[in-house]
Amino acid sequence: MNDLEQLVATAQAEFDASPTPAELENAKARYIGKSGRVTELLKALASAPVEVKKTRGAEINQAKLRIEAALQARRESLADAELQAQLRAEALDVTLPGRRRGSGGLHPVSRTIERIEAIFGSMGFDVAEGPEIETDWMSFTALNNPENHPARSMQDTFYVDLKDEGGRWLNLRPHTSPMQVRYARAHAARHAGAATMPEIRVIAPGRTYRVDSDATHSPMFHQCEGLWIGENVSFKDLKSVFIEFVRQFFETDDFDARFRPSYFPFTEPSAEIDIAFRSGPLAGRWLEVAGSGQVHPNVVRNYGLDPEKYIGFAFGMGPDRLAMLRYGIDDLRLMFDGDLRFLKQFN
Ligand code: 2NL
Repeated sequence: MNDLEQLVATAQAEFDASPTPAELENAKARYIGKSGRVTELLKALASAPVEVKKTRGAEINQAKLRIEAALQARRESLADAELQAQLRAEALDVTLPGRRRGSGGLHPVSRTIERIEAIFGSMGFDVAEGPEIETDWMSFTALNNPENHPARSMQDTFYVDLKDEGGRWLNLRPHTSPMQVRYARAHAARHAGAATMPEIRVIAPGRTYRVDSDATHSPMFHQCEGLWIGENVSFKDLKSVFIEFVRQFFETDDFDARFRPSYFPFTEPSAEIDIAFRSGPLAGRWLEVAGSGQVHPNVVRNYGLDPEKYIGFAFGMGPDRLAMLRYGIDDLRLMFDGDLRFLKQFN
């Protein structure tokens, strides 16, 4: 092997041993760069006789061409390897199943409220929803609570660090009654001065708040109140409406109901409504499902209506508890822990 063949062979070996394009270009510089070995050989010819220049020059150029070809081949194989690596890294398996977006579901309490709305809706009741932060007048005064009533205390009601126009602290509503007061006042105002007023028939579902937390009480809970006011609405209407509700809600006729005398500031007379299933897992136990009563004349007056002309009833129940009874849930706290293992069972 002559010196030029030797040179081509070492260049080729160095190129093939260069693992990256950058190292390959460094190797190239050592052979055919400005001061590379081939370039130096050509420079050295400058002082040689013409005959030598001709033959040796042609041989050196021949060697240079072979080195350039080896360089080009290595460049292409490095670029190809890089492309293959990139394709491998970015490979998509188009046969994999798509990632689905999980389908959400309704909370058992939401399902229960929707059920209550549908049943009362079928009996002509509107649904009213509104603010959870209320004024003292809406939460207490309008509902005939005396100024010194303990429900108004900070031991029972959550207050917000904001005052109303009258300088009284705003509260987190302890029941949804304020929404019924708002609804009744708007209804009365809309029909003020007219000869007749359509009846008020409304339910108010939503979040409510009380300072209370144990196995059976949550500081945030739900309430659904109902109100029916007209010129001739009596306690017998309350009984028939509520018993029909229970029939539809629990999908059974197989229960007894009783209206047990009670006291609320906003109704007179007042009654707790208890039911007892005659069959099934809860058979024979009296279950308190709602408070109720004939709306107190002072409250009717606060709707902006004449209590001598308008009368009616109201009731309040707890969708959280109704959901527990319907689904057989034994711990209220499960309702508000947000544990998907529990919640998924209802969807
Ligand atoms: C209970 C008690 C009750 C009412 C709520 C009511 C609302 C207005 C006027 C008069 Cl706007 N009354 N609501 C009446 C009686 C009882 O609920 O223990 N609920 C779980």
